[in-house]
Amino acid sequence: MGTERSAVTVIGLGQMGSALAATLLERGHPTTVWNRSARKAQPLVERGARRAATPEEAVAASPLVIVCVLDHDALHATLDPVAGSLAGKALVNLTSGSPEQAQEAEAWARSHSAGYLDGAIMTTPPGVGSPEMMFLYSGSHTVFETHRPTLAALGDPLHLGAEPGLASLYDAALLGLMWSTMTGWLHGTALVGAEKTEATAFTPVAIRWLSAVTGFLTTYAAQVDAGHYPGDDATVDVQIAAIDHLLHAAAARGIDNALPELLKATMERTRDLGHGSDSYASVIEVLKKGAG
Ligand code: FVH
Repeated sequence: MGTERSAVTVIGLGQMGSALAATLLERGHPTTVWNRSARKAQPLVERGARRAATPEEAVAASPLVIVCVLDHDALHATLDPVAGSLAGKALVNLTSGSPEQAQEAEAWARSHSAGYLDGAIMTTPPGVGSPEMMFLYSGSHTVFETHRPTLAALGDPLHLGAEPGLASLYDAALLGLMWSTMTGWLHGTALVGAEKTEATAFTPVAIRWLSAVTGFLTTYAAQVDAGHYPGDDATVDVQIAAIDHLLHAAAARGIDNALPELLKATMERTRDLGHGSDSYASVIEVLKKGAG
């Protein structure tokens, strides 16, 4: 009584779409699946999914249609021919794309009388189903609130706002953060590795340092919002002097220095704008100016 799970359709059964469908099945949702290459549906059918013969049949099967395909071209290639059957459905698009593509998809869905929620999955397939993992959404509040219990089966659902491009914008920003963090970690790993320290020995120390760095972010976020960067912890001038030690240590060990050289150049541009005595948060003034 009262525990019946709502029906869901998953279109796109690549690595991520298959993980989404498998998780929904595990949580007891009647799940209909469709994929361009039909063979990818088989493992899910064996776990209880219903295989739709066509995208049209897949859309008709459930009030909530989740799409996770390669890109927006693939989304349109799949759904344009059956757009007429989307009326009254909630379309949740978990395909990666740009904010502009999300806005276009929302207008397209609206023109076919479908509710639209754009999404960004902040994990890899093994993380799907974990409440620790964030799924970012933007677009229709109604679709989000109506289907929140189903979306929560996939990961922690965060609605960022009604503007449909927001989830893609955050996705791009967070991936940039991930790549620069991972490359910084790998640079440090290569540096200590030159002195025979294994990555597995260095990494717990690096992780403790990252937790200190998150504290800096919290402090600097308030400075960025205020547009005021008091250099009362460490100044840009001090960071420029310190990064020379990294450049020297890495060069002496034959480690590629492209990343720290870029960071030093950005700090120097910040200093040249008059922020030498300000905190590192003032680097944002250079970033906001763009290349010109
Ligand atoms: N995998 C991950 O960790 C990331 C995590 C963050 C979000 N991404 C995005 O999810 C989308 C799908 O990624 P994926 O990892 O599932 O990718 P594949 O395993 O390569 O599967 C691609 C699916 O797209 C279908 N597809 C491709 N082109 C077309 C088309 N023209 N028409 C219809 N479907 C198409 C493909 O079908 P098939 O090749 O099996 O027939 C797969 O179902 C993606 O946006 C990531 O950025 C995943």
